[in-house]
Amino acid sequence: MQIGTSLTHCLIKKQQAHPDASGEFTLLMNDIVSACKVISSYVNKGNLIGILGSAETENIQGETQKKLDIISNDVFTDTLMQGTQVAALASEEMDEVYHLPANAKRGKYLCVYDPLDGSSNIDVNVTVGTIFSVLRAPEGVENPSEQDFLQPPGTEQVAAGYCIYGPSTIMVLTTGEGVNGFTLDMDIGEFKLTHPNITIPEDTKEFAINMSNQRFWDAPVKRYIDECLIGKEGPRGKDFNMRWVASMVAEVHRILTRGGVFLYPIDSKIRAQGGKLRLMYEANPMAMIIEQAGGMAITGPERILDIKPHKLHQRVPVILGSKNEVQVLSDYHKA
Ligand code: AHM
Ligand code: MG
Repeated sequence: MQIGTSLTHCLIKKQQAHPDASGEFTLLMNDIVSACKVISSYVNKGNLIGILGSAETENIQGETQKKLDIISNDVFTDTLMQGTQVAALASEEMDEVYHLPANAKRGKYLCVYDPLDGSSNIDVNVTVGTIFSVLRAPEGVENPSEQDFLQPPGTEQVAAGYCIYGPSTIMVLTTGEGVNGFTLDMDIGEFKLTHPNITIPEDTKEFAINMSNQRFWDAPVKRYIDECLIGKEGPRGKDFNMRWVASMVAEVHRILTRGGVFLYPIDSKIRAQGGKLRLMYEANPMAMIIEQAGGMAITGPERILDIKPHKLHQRVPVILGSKNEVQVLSDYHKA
């Protein structure tokens, strides 16, 4: 596809390459794209329409929701419900599986999403984003249950993507055949291909981790970061730079652009809950994108995409990015 080709055109072309395709996937992607355009517009308007700040409610994970968390969740959910491509939905901001009304036509997909990731950054006008993953609904199941969302490991995702709301709004998408990025041209309301065939440099000198958790880390992560900090004089033989945006979408987007490694590892403070980031809404879709772009994504000891989920809101440790650097972390976890 040529630079400047619209995302809609790319999706239709992809459908045409599969003569037996029903068009349902194209329609679903079209709905996801529409939802992200609306969320982008809300995020952009911010307090002009009085939507910054806390909603003073909590999600099932005990996190205080922002007004924009709820608005984004409603926009995404309502937009997908208007189509007929999904059999059920699940979101970081909803306690349980969202079922279709009894008489609604069911589609063959499930969609899981974090409608506004990094929402602690909303009020300070720092980059946030929407993360989504498309799964196949089990055949012959009228009302998919939580168990139906948990059947396959992340390797079975049909598609994964995120839409980043930063200086530009960019949709990054994979359907298992590489990764492409599309920038929203606000003047015409269309996403245009701007980042074809994204590949992550295999080596990096940049890491991203919340250093305030240092005293809680396990030995392999402590060792890795200590060695990064020693720099040229240490075993790594190079000086490192550090970033921490506290928006996973922004960290992943930076890694897709210039390489790097992102860590939200297990630590003694969060051990009981399994990690910080959610497997279904954050880790799996980002792991698929990272692997499709030539990178690597692990929990520490294991590949994220191999995890068999056991809970919708399951949390996992996440280490992802440039292949050779993540390999070092993988080796340290096996040592
Ligand atoms: P959220 O989905 O509630 O926004 O939480 C996920 C975010 C990630 O985007 C980011 O990497 C992490 O939380 C930051 O956590 P911390 O504030 O502990 O550094
Ligand atoms: Mg999130």
